[in-house]
Amino acid sequence: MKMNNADYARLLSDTAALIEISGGNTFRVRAFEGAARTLSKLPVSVESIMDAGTLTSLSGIGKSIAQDLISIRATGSFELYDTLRADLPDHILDLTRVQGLGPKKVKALYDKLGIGDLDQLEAAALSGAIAGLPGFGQKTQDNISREIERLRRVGGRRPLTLALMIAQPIVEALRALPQVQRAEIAGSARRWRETVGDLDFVAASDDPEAVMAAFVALPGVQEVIARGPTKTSIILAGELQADLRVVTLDQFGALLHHFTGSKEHHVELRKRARARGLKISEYGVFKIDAADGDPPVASRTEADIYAALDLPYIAPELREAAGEIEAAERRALPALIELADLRGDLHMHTTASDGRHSILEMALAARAFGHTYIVITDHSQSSTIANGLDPARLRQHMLDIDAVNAQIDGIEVKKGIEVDILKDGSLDLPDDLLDELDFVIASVHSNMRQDRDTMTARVLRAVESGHVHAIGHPTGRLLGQRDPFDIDIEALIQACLKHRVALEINAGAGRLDLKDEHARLAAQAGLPLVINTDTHSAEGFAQLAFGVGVARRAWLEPRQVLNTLPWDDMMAWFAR
Ligand code: DGT
Ligand code: CA
Ligand code: CA
Ligand code: ZN
Repeated sequence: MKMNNADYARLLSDTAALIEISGGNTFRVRAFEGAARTLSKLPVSVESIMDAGTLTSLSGIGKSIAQDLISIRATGSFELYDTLRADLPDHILDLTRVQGLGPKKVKALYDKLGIGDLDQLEAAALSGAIAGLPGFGQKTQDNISREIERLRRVGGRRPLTLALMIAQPIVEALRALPQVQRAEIAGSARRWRETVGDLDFVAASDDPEAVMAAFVALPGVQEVIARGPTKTSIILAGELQADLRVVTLDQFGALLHHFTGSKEHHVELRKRARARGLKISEYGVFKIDAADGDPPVASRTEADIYAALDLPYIAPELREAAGEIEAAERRALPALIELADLRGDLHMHTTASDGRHSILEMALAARAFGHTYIVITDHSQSSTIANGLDPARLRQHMLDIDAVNAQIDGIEVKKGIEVDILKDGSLDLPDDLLDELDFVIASVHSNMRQDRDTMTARVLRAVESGHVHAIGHPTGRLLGQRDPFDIDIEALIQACLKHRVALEINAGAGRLDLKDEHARLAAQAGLPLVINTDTHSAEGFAQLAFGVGVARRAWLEPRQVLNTLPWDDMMAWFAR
């Protein structure tokens, strides 16, 4: 795994915390803290300093810590760290991430109460044991409870892509039950939010008991946390919670609407309802003075709910209190893009670089998926880990693509590259070779920790080069794994507009990059987008749906996405 300065710094500061928790020498604690600070502020990569053999010239880095750093590079760890970890509970460092708990307090909790992880901390706070510890008190205990709840909320979110993979088979199992008339995924997953806190399902049935019984018997259920005739909550493998609500079919629209959210959308809708003498609940829209048992004004379908509020249907992806109700009121909602609008995929890899399938296999799978064109965009030479193409291999690759085109009908296979944007913003292959290709995607794959100005200037240089059609995964984030790099998106959008370069919505399950807000910014500025999978295998084309989810959350219509167009029409936009 590739490590950056922050990773090294984190290991050193964790070591400082572990020494302190285990009651070690304060001098050593300060030494590791100081070294961590030095590394986190270092303007160049610590590995380049290692290569130069001048680690000990850095302030706070003596011979011993220099040795530790070298060991980290080689093995990902070092002896002292490993020893400390072995002596303490595995998750004790999680405690230091609770705001207000420094290593000193964690040490007291561990020594006095044997608390070694968040669960034990939570239990101790609930039992009141923490308030009684010297130096803690009631207020600290309450803060700890609140902090744990917050950590659980933020830390527990899963990438949408993973959540949907789990949710799909569940909703299908529910639909397959003879007692179930309708079943849907609701909640944030139905809105295609990029991360999901828990899964929500709704079903219509006259026999809710049978549905609940089937739900708790699903494969992968670890725990049933609440079970009733209308609501059941389970914990699935991987600690993911799933809630199921069941009502009768005539109430299904109201229930689906309620549990799709968002809360913020509902708050605005409820205001609108009140202004019309109405109220909304999970059972429907009612007259404001309705008594128990009075029939609803609307409840059967979601469209009925909106109609009762004098609004057209609002798609789940738009229900974020981001202007959708005003737009609906003005009858100005976007005609959202759909998966079927896309005609091709402009970013994919083959065995020529780090993909798993050949050009022909990719073309056949893309054709079966329904595409009329694809661009083969393998990596360029600097991406050595990905077996990137140098000019000679790229030339051969272009011939190979020609050969595949001669071999199959029904899809056009275009020649492209995903060329690295090097550290200084130059492109990783000669200009004249890039200009021979049909489509050039330029992406950042290295030196992602550059500061905002440097990174922005770097990517802008690629945009301005005149040899690039689109910027791939423009912020470099990996969902739940790597933060986006620091780049001035608005400056990027303006430069792309000027030089006729598109920004990509990378639909790859781990990326979703651009994200919804940024894609919306781009489109509002008049910049079209492209939606690509960046798939590394023939099975990956279906991931395009995730990119469409992002695009819909960005309010995009088909006309704002270039690869909804036939190839020649699409290329006309790039004409410069
Ligand atoms: P998540 O799970 O954090 O990704 O986000 P959601 O939106 O799925 O939220 P969740 O699971 O807490 O609740 C599902 C939906 O149920 C939510 O979008 C709106 C509705 N809902 C939940 N709690 C409340 C509430 O206290 N008031 C209102 N009006 N609606 C709620
Ligand atoms: Ca949820
Ligand atoms: Ca929920
Ligand atoms: Zn890439």
